Amino acid sequence: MFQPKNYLACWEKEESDNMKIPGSFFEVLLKLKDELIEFQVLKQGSIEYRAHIIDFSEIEADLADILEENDIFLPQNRLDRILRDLEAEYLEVQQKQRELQKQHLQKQKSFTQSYQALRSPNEVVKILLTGFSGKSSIYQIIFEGKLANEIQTTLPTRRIEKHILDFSFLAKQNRGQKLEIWESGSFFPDDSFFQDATVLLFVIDSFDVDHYEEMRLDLHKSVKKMNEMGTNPQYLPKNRKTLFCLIHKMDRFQKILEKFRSLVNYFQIDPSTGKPNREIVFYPTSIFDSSLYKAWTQIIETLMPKSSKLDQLSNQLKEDLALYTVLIIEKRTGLPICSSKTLLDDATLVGTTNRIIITIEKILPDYKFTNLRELRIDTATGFVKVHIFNEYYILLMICPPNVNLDAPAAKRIIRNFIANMKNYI
Ligand SMILES: Nc1nc2c(ncn2[C@@H]2O[C@H](COP(=O)(O)OP(=O)(O)OP(=O)(O)O)[C@@H](O)[C@H]2O)c(=O)[nH]1
Ligand SMILES: [Mg+2]
Repeated sequence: MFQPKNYLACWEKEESDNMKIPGSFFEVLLKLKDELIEFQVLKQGSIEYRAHIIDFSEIEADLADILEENDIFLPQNRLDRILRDLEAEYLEVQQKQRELQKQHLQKQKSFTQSYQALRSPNEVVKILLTGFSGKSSIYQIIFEGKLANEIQTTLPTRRIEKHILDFSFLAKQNRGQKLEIWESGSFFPDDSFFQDATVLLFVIDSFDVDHYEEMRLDLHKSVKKMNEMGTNPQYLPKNRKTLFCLIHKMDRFQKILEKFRSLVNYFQIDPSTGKPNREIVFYPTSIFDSSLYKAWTQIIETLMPKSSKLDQLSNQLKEDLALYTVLIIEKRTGLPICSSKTLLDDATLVGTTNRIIITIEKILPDYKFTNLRELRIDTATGFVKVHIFNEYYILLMICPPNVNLDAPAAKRIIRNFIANMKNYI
């Protein structure tokens, strides 16, 4: 901590634009970064504190805290002068911020218009869930948030079942649309099933060795039907993959990865040509781990890419608090809305988090706890903090062990992040 006490500090504005507090090693400055106003306090050139500012009163409070924490004494008239200068600076930066936001909005508007021009207003993306044993279980795990032991599969599916998923609540990000999941029973569906479909999820029962040949024939027959009768909405980039094969019940094998590779080699061969069909994307799945979430997350991302603005915000939060990773998940669908740059795999994180939360939420009422709000999980190399900030969204922060998210400054940064985020979702 900075010593000795009771420096009489006065305000100086340096050429570098950083405002210095003489008698101390501190400088303060306001910066406009990604359309957000950031208040920074530097000590000998390195950032000691930073926070997003929505209102000038926050700067006042932050400055008072910093002076007190570092035993810097300023007479009231000097403090008033600093605040006056800072306020003038704040108003200037705020003006710039508004101009930038206006430009951004205009850009966004023209993008939305061109995007909407490509889509008919009530466009529905048709997703097919077909193939062999496991389809209804897969549906219940991904879309009804069930755990493996809660799945009701006593009745085989006799007809085609249609489920509608409404994403129009994501409309602000230009991604709102409806998905229709068409689920078949274990029979080869007729042409109306494939008509106008965009995505194929074909389930292979990896444990049913006796039917491998039949499954492979049906898989490639379905792919052909998709190519003949399916549609690719215009707004989807041409190279987006839309044909997926879930090699399911992989929990039944010991060496999962090895087995998966050999099954992919087998199933991707189109029996009519003897050659592999590279259009099909394969995933190993099981209802007993997070692999289904992982597959679904990757599939849905091809349809609805994440928002780059929110990615930016989450990167900023990651930097501000020196975290490993920041991620926001839409709770009902397991869809990652945005994430900071990370070496970790988003999809695995999403799956694992959803499973943890679903499990915990299920036991809470037994203990007369409801509405899970926050959760902290400590591990040997750090901790995971989960904020459930409304019915729909989960903020996931993966942190090194030394980070203190309960410090007032950190709390404020997180509050600001959530407030900012709400402008985009
Ligand atoms: N070991 C294992 N069993 C699974 C898995 N997924 C589903 N099952 C079991 O497979 C059986 C059939 O599951 P369903 O989900 O009803 O299969 P379906 O494809 O909907 O069946 P139909 O409606 O008759 O076409 C059930 O007994 C499930 O418990 C899995 O990942 N691993
Ligand atoms: Mg079924």
